[in-house]
Order: sequence, then structure tokens, then C-alpha cells
Amino acid sequence: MEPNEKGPYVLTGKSHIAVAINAAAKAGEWIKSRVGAYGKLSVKNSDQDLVTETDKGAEQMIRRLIQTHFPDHAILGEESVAPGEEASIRALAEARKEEYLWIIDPIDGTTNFVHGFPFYSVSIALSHNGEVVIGVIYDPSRDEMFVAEKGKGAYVHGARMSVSGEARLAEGLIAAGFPAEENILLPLNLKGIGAVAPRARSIRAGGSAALHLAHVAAGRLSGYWEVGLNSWDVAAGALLVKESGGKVTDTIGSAYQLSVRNIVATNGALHAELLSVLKEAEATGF
Ligand code: 2AM
Ligand code: CA
Repeated sequence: MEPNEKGPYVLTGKSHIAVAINAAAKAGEWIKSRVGAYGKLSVKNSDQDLVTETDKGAEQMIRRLIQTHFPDHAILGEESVAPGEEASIRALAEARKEEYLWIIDPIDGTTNFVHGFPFYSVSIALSHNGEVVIGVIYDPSRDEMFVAEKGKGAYVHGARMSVSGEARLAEGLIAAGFPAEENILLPLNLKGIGAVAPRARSIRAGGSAALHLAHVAAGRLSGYWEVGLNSWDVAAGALLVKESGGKVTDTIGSAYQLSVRNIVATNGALHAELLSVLKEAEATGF
């Protein structure tokens, strides 16, 4: 290389993706060791909206690991934002102006974690100028690390993932959610479930948005939708699905971006059909 053609100089450079994987693995192992011993349990908005000392400890662990390597990057983590929809929207609106923003859900599926039901995950995304470029989701119960980098595909255990091939809802295994907020969000999602269940092959609701998205990416679910989520529930999973060849929009079909709270992620083939059933049922949340 000629002296005037030098690439960027990186001192002890550890890649973004390596740091994300390392943080998810370390936090996930620790979280798993705390099942049944999660520390103090508190409620946030309602009796259904839980947080434990383990959620907070895991977020601190992930923050420290990221800050060690990238002290200039901004970090948005679920447990550092006040509870409630308005606070979440405000926190994201401020944070998304940052060039590099890490978006963390230390435990996605806290209710499952508290009960010892093995369906929870660590979700870590990195956005660059508002676009997700790295998504990592770790499932400690199955020791599965789902990894995606924009433009480079998505992988689980080093194997390339691709979405499933079912072309019709009638052949699809579709996941949904039962949100903690019971006045608006729970009834809306129940309305959607009522409409989709008779048309799909079957419905599942595992209780972790991030893991649902990882399973759509891996071709184990045909699709997933849920109304009323936050950026940290879906940022990493949205990239996993896209890089596996799937489609991610909001519930009225607009392209995914960080502020999307009502998400639809599918194998692409049955996306339009799922959107139209939700629309017909008036279950889009718009
Ligand atoms: P959590 O465990 O990180 O809270 C289940 O329906 C999904 O909704 C989970 O991914 C869960 O993530 C998320 N969730 C639970 N309570 C929520 C709330 N009050 N607002 C938004 N998402 C919530
Ligand atoms: Ca969480």
C-alpha cells in the first residue's frame, strides 16, 4: 500500500460484532446462573410488568463491556429508561441522533426468566446514523447465538440462516404476544390473535419478542407480529430477519425503522396476507 493510500488506523481494534457477541454471551451465562435466584423482584407499570436485579445487573455488565471498547458510543438500555410508553419514545428520539447507538435489552422475556420458563434472551443491536448494522440475540437456555451484520447475512452457530418457505398463512406457524399493558395493547393483540389463529396453521406466544424474531430468521417460525413493543425488543431481531431473507415492517406495511412499535416480521412470502388479516380485524394499533 502506498503511504497516501493508508486505510483507517485502528488501535487494538476489536470489531463491533465481536464486542456484541462477547457481551451477549457473558451476560447470558450470568443470567442463566441466576434462574431461581434473580434477586429482588419489582414491578414497573403494572403487576404484569416485571424487573429483577438480574435485569439491571446484566445491563450494567453489557454497558461496561461496550464502554471499554467504544467509550464514545451512545447506549440505550431498557433498564436505564423510565417505565412507560412516553418515556421510551422520548429516550429513543434523543438517542437516535447519535452516530453510533447501542440498543440493549438485557433480558427479553423477563416474565419467563422469573418463572424459570426457558424462553428468554439477551438482545444487543448497534445502529449507525439510525440504521441497525449489527444484531445479536443470545438464548442461554439453548446456547444459541444469533448474529447478523448488515449486508453480510445472519448466522446461528456459524451456519447461515434463511427464512422458511411457506407461501400462505394456512401453512404458517405464526408467533404473537400478550403484552403487559392491559387496557389498550392486550385487547389489540388479542383481537389480532382471534383473527389470525383460525387462518394460520397455528399460533405460538413464547414471551420474548427478540427470540420470536430470531426463530423467524432461522426459518422455525413463518412470522411474528406484536403491537406495542419498544426499540430494544426488536432492533437486533429486525436485522436478523432481514439478513435471513425475510421482511420486517410495521403493522400497516411501512418499512422497519428504530421507532417502530407495532411490528410484523415474516418469511416475506406470507407478509401481505398477515398484514391484510390484521387490517381487516382492526388490530394494527394505528
Ligand atoms: P421484556 O421481557 O423485555 O419486558 C412479550 O409480549 C414481549 O413484550 C417481550 O419481548 C417483553 O419484553 C415485551 N414487553 C413486556 N412488557 C412490555 C411493556 N410494558 N412495553 C413494551 N414491551 C413489553
Ligand atoms: Ca427486558
